[in-house]
Amino acid sequence: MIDEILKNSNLPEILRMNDGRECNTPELWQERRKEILDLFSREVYGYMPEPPKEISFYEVEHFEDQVTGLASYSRIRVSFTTPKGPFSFEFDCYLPYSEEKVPAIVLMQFSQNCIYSTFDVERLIRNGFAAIRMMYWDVMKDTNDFSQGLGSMYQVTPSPWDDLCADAYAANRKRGDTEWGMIGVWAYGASRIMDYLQTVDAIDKDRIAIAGHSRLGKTAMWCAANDERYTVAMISASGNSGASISRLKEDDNERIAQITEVFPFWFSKQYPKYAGHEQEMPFDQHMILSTIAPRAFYVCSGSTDTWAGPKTEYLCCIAASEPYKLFGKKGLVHPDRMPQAGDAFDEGDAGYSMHQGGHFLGSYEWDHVMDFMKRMKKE
Ligand code: GTR
Repeated sequence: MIDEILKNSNLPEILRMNDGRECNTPELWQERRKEILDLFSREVYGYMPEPPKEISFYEVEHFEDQVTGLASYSRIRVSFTTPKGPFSFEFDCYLPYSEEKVPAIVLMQFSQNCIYSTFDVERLIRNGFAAIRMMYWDVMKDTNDFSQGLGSMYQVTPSPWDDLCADAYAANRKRGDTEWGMIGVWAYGASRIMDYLQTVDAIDKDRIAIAGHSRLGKTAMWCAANDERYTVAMISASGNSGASISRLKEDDNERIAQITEVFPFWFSKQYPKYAGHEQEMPFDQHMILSTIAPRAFYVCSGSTDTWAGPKTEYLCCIAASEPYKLFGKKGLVHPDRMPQAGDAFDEGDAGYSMHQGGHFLGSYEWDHVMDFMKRMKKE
């Protein structure tokens, strides 16, 4: 059943190089990954700048004996060079006390006590996970204004208007045609947290996940696609322009026309041209999800989250599983049917779960992703 649906979906091929060759080895996959990343940089999310030349970390606060005595807490300030001078932001880092190295999950978060994107530090710590939280607004505020936050530090297309107009008015002129949108800016911030985690001895470098819900689920996917140091992407309810097939959207699912009308600043300026032209696009979202392979993605849906399109998220995971076979891996292992509330398919090298209910990230997701990552531990 599933094969049939995908066969009739007119999806662009993942394992076909731009020059027509079949991509059939792990070496070629590295090249193909770059082709796909380039395509999505130009057409969907905009190009990200190179990593910074210099970066430093400062512990703003440190407390022992937190989370019922099971963990330490640090507030870290990361500072790095940009073309327009230094930029810094702060994030939270809870480290469980442990004799062994611990896996870590970095959650990009909306606010301290967000009800639809939960961050249960104690749950993570009790399971032996380091819990790291980045507030996305600390990197860049979610408004159509590229004169603030990290995005304003990389203006590569100068405009004569910049000095003459109010920032808000100049904002759209500042961004070049294929420059990054905010999804790229937030993802770049998450990679700077990864720079920090590389310096923390207690963390198991083979098991670090980037996580996010909704727009930050899209961001988690884009971040892991680009930053191979993240070995897992926990992608919750990412919906349109996240881990879901745009071509297969049904009536009540969000479309490219809708998202680019309200949030054009999340994307490359090229992206709105695909609104209403999904069937002719030279790409679809399974391709960018697949660039995480052979590392792991774990996509989470809600059974009634129709705006995000849970079926299109599930099919995206299956279609994105192709490159795993080049590595003797399985990708998503799933039954030959559509998912139901309460499903969690996580015995493969990638995972998918569907909770009962709508647009939220809760303990169902955290527990499944932690179990999945526990099984990744090398014997
Ligand atoms: C919606 C947007 C979705 C999703 C969501 C969110 O309005 O259209 O694609 O990203 O916002 O991030 O909360």
